[in-house]
Amino acid sequence: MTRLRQLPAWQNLQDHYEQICNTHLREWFAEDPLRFKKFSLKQSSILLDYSKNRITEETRTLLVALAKQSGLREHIDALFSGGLVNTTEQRPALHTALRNVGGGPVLVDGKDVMPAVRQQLAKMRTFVDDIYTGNWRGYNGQAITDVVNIGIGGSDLGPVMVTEALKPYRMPRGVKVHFMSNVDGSHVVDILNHVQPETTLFIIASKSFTTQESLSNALTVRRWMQDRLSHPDQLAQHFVAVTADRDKAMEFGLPEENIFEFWDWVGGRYSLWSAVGLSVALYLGMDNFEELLAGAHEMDEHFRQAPFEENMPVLMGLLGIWYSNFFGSQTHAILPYDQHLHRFSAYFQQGDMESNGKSVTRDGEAVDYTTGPIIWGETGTNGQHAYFQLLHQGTRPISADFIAPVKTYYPINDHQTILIANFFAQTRALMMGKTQTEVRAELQAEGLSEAEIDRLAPHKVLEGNRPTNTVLIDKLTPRSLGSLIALYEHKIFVQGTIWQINPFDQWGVEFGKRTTSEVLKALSGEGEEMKDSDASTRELMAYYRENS
Ligand code: G6Q
Repeated sequence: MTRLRQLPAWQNLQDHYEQICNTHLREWFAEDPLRFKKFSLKQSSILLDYSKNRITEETRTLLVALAKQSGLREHIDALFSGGLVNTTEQRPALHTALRNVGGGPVLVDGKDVMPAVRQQLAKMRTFVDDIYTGNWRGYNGQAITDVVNIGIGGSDLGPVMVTEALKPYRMPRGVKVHFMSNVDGSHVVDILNHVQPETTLFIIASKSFTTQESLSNALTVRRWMQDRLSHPDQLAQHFVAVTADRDKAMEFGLPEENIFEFWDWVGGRYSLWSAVGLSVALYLGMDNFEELLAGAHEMDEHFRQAPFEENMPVLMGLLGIWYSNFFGSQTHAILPYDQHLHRFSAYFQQGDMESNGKSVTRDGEAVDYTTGPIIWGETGTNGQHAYFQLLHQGTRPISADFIAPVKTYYPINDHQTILIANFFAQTRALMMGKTQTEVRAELQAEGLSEAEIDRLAPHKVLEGNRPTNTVLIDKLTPRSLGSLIALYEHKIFVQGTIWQINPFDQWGVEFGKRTTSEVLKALSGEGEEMKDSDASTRELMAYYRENS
C-alpha cells in the first residue's frame, strides 16, 4: 500500500492548497453566479449545498483523484460484498446487509446472510404486533406500557437518537421508551421510579452480553422485578435480549424465543439497523422501522453507484479530509436545526470518533498525518447563543454541517420561517464575515465619533471564510432520517479508507473496559491488589475506600 502522503494526488493537493488558501469565499461567490449549481446535489430527500466550502472545481477534481488513488471504489465494493474490511478482527462490516431488505444475496464465508436478516425482522414484527394486540402481557395480565432499553454505546445511542428524532411518528397510544445506559445507580433509580413492574418490558441490548454497565443494570433490574413475581417463569414476560451471544443471554435466564439475534459482522455503533433497533420498532411501529431501513438502503445504493464527483458521502468525506489534513482543522461541528435531532451530533460523535480515532494504518504503520476530527455540536439555534462566538471569531479553523428540514411536522405560527432564517443567516455570516470598511461604515451610520470607531472596529471585524455544508432535508421522516444516517456512516467510511485506517475496530474502548475490570476487582476486594499499579491510581483507590 502506497503511503497516503506519497500519493501523487496528495502532493497536488498540497500545492493547490498553497495557491488557494488565502482566497476568500466572498470572491468566489462574486466571480461565479453558478457556484451554488456547481457545488450542490440532491439525493433522495436530501439537498447538499457545499458551495460555502473553500474549494474550486480544481479542488474537487484533485480530491476525487485522491479518493481514486486510495482505492476507494474497491473498498466500497468490499464493504458491500462482505469483504474483511474490519482488518484487525478479520470480519466484514455488513450493516448495509441489514437494510438490503428487498435486495440480493450477501455472502459471509460463502453463506447468504439475508435469510437470517429477514428472519430477525419478521421476529421483530411479530413481537411488536404481540405487544400491541395484547398477545404479550405482563405477569399479571396487564398490557405493556413502557419499554426500557438496557444498553450502552452502540447498543444505546442509535435507538435514543432515532426515537427522539421521530417522536411525531410514534404509534398511536404507543408504549413509552426509556434508555438505561449509565451504570450510575442514579440512572437506574430515575428510570425505575417512572415505570411499573407489571407493565414494563426490559430489552437487554448487548452484542457481547459481557458489558459490565449493561449487565450490572440488567441484574439490578432483574432483582427489582423478581421481588414482585409469584413465579420465576413470569420473568420471561418482562425481559428480552438482543445480542450476538445467544448462550450468554440464556445463561442470564432467558428462554430462547426471547432472544433477538444479530451477528459479529455488525459493529456496535452500526447496529441500529439490527434488532438493536427493537425499542425503535416498538415505539414507531415496524412499518416505520422498515421505512428507516429503506431510506438507508437508498443512500447505500447512491454511495455504491454514483460517480465520486456526484456522490454525497464521498464529497462530504473528502471535504473533511481537505480541512483536517490541509487546513489543519482539529474539529468538525454537526449542527442540526431541528429540536428532535438533538441527539444526532452525540450519535455521530461516537460514530465518527470511535471509528476514525486511530493512529495506525491497516498495515500497522504509525500515521504521519491527522485522522479523525473531534466531532461535537447540538441544536443550532441554542448553539448560536453560546459557542457560535468561537465559530465566528475564534482562532481555530472549524468546519461545520448545518442540517435542517424544509417542512416542519408542527407548522405553528411562523416558527419554521424564523428557524430557517437563523439557519441560512448563520452559514452566510460565517462565509461572508464583515470587513473593516463595512464595520466602520456601519459605526459611522450609527453616529459614533472617529475615536469610538477606532476603539470598537477591530472587535467587530469578522474574518468570515468559515466553511460550512448545508444539508436540507425535505421533511424529517423515518425514510429521510434513514438516508441521513447512512450518509454520515458512509462519510466516515470514506475518510477511514483514505486515511488507510480500520474504522471498524475500537481497541482503545476495549482497553478501557479491561482496565475497569482489574480496578473493580481490586476495589471490591474480590481480586488481587493492583500491586503494579501507579501511585496515583493506588492512592486514589485508597482515598475512595477510606471515605466511601
Ligand atoms: C461500538 C462500541 C461500543 C459498544 C458498547 C456496548 O461500536 O464497540 O460502544 O457498542 O461498548 O457493547 P455491547 O453491545 O457488547 O454491550
